[in-house]
Amino acid sequence: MENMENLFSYTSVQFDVVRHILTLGVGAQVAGLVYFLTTANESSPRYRLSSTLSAVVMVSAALILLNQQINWSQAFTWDGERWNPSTTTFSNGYRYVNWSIDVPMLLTQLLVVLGITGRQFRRTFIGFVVAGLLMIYTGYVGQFYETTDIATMHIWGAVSTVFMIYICYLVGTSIFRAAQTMPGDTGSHARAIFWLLILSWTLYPIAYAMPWLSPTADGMVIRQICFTVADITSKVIYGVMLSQLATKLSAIEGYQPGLAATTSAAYKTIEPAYDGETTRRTQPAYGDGVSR
Ligand code: RET
Repeated sequence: MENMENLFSYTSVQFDVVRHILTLGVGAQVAGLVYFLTTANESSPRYRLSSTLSAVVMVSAALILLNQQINWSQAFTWDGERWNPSTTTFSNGYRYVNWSIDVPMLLTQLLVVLGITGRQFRRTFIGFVVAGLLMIYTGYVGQFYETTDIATMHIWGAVSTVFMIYICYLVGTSIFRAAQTMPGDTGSHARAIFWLLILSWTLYPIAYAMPWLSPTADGMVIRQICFTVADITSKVIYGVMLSQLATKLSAIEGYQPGLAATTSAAYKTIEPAYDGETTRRTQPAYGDGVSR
């Protein structure tokens, strides 16, 4: 009974919005999985780990979100007018534990695509993992207090926020430093990924704070919407932007499948690394001219 969702009755619309949005979350992760598996080969082997890690995140996120959807559906019973708390309790805690996997993966794939290696990779990677886990577990402890002791929830939340700010600082310095020397429009593509990460990650503490911001049934619905929008943007859209950046860089480095992919319509709409004409004139066709 630790989470505030269990304290309210819901109208049929409120209840349905939550189960629908959680189902949307599952669908988006499964769709992302198909995307990452099918486009992995468009990036050269040095960047491909990014697609693999995105695929790992998709599987882990789809499973937890399916669990949340089932948990929500079982936690309330319909009395003909409203959905009332049942004997099963709903918990957001599964999410936090699941982030132990996803947060390190998402941050590592950034380093892979930025081409950060050696000592700098190790140092930043360790910072990401340690600060990431501390951010998650302090928040995990804090959310246990949301129905009993808001002040304690705030203290743990504040500690967690310090770690989030440190991670954002590490992400920012990694991206902005690398962007200075990245070719063509790939630097601005990388900077756009930074802003997406900041915006999408900010939704998580907002969801955490809902028992303080709006301790109502509507507040709980808004919390689940925040979580789902954050899940889709911080995992699926972030992963797509990173894998497209990896494909652009692969094309610029002369990797044939990358060159072929960046001439497709999908890349034309997002400032292609090469326009189709240049590519056609100077590069052999897809799958051609590799080693003969
Ligand atoms: C918590 C607690 C309150 C304060 C802050 C938090 C931040 C959570 C974040 C989670 C990101 C999760 C991701 C998951 C991907 O699968 C823990 C809610 C700052 C930023 C990206």
